[in-house]
Amino acid sequence: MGVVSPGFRGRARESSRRLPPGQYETHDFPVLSAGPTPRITRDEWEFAVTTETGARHAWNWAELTALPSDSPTVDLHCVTKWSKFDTSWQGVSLDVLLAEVETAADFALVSSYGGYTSSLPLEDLLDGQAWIAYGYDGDDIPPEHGGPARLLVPHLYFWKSAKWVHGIQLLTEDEPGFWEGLGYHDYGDPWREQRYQGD
Ligand SMILES: Nc1nc2c(c(=O)[nH]1)N[C@H]1C(S)=C(S)[C@@H](COP(=O)(O)O)O[C@H]1N2
Ligand SMILES: [Mo]
Repeated sequence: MGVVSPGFRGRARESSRRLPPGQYETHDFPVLSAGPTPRITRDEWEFAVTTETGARHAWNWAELTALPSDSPTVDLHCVTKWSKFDTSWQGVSLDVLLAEVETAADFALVSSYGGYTSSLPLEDLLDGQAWIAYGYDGDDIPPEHGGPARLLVPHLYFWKSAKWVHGIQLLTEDEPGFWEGLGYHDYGDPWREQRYQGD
């Protein structure tokens, strides 16, 4: 028997293997924003990491984009149940940005232009799991999807991936972000379906 290309059944199996519990696949790219889209020019854009001792490390647009970048292709999982496969981004790994930051913190509070925040353990930003992304699908990130730059941390529900990212505060104690403070799960692992506190 020759090689058979995967037909509908094969694709359906492949999709269910990549789909966390309770999710469905979409080919659209929905926009989920808790407020209006802030308009930030690249000239005024800045990203800063502040440590638990108050030390501040900041990058402007030229400095960020001069750093070595990755081009990850990842699946996205939103807590409202859509998942989007194979999204391609360009961005700087948090491993690169945090390499020069001395910290004993365990937690991170990510903040955006416009006031949105999200929280996660610092270790989830490391080891090739998270980027400050400034490109999407071979182009700039459209403003509604978080341009000029957003956090991309695809192994957690997509609310963690703060659009219009402006800074990260490193903390010794967990401080809930916007959705975490409204009853969503502190960690938010889509594969364990951690949607709400107590899940
Ligand atoms: N600044 C900011 N970042 C945000 C949000 C937001 O409202 N404001 N929404 C979050 C949620 S709930 C999701 S699902 C994703 C949506 O990203 P998208 O609009 O590019 O699909 O962004 C996350 N990051
Ligand atoms: Mo979301």
